[in-house]
Amino acid sequence: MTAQQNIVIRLPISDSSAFRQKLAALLVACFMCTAVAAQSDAQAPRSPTPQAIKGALHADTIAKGLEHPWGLAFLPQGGMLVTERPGRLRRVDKDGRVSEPLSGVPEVFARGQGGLLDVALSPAFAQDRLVYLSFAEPGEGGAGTAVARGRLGEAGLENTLVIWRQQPKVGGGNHWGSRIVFRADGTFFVTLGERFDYSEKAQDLSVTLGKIVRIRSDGSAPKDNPFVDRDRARPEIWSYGHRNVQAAAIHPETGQLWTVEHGARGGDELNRVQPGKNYGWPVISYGVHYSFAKIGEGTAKPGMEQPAYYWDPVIAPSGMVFYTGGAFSGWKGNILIGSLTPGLLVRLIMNDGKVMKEERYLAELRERIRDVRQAPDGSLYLLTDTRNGRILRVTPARR
Ligand SMILES: [Ca+2]
Repeated sequence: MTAQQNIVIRLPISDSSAFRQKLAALLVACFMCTAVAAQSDAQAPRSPTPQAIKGALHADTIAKGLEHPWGLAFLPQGGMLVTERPGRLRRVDKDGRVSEPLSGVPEVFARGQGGLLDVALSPAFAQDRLVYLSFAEPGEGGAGTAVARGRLGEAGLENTLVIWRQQPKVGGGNHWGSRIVFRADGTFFVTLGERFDYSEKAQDLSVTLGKIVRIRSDGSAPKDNPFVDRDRARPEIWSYGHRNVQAAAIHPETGQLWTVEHGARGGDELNRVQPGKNYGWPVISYGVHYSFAKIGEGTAKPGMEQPAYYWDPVIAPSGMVFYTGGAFSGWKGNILIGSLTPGLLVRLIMNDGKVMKEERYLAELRERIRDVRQAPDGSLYLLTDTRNGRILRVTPARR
């Protein structure tokens, strides 16, 4: 503004209209330059890394002895289903009694971060009793994330069928993503990883590494997905350029998909995921590689989306929910995220799609938090990620 004012003040001194025109053109060019520079320098808001609040929440152990529990789903008639990463699905009743492993679970690739991962109930569960599982599936070429569904009977899943497979299967045990989130229209999202050694594939629309996909209950692609009519693009792709998305939830009022993605060192991201958009990995990212090497081209690029918020240092996100209950006063509409490292419950107070404030809780547990779910009574259920993992019920501490 100072430069502009200076020029405006000096203009009357010159009589030359040609000079004025040149100057005006120069000014326009300057403003355009500034605008473009501002766009490519766009910085997402960074977490201030607040200190954890101690003693505000109370955690009760509901069940223990679960080996690396990964996903949890509440059953409408009470109790819940919980996955264990080595490949077991169990029923846990509301008093915490843990069943024997249920039958009908597909064979999983239980190596590295792979295994049996998320569990979600069909939105029509009361009628169809269908349970959806995401998992690392072994096969030709290595392994890949897949989704199976089966009908919940007394002893386990019946007529289990693999309905969707990430392609291609590749080697390695990392970055499977794999939260399952249903939309109100009965289709669902599966969040994926780029399988770690294949990060450039996150930009390749002919494969489903590093993508979020939207599929129907039978695994097929809905006709209104963004890349259905594009040659050499997979029709199930909803968004691309993702690294490893392990937290996802639908906003209860807007229906918007929100995710939290594992970034590199200093690059965990909260994203508001829009159909057809490119979220940048591995071309742009905050932070650096874990080797401290620079990532791609920087933090911003035209045509690539900025996160809504990012964490440096990272929180290593796991599950997330939009809180809709009444047990925690003032928490309605907040995003709650599990952190594996340093091991926390992260609370984001949101307004109009923006993070207004971050708070952190339960650092005193010193546990890796693998999932966060809201129980029917408004309490929060967390999974701890160890060989002797627990289900925790979290409520406000009595004062
Ligand atoms: Ca990104």
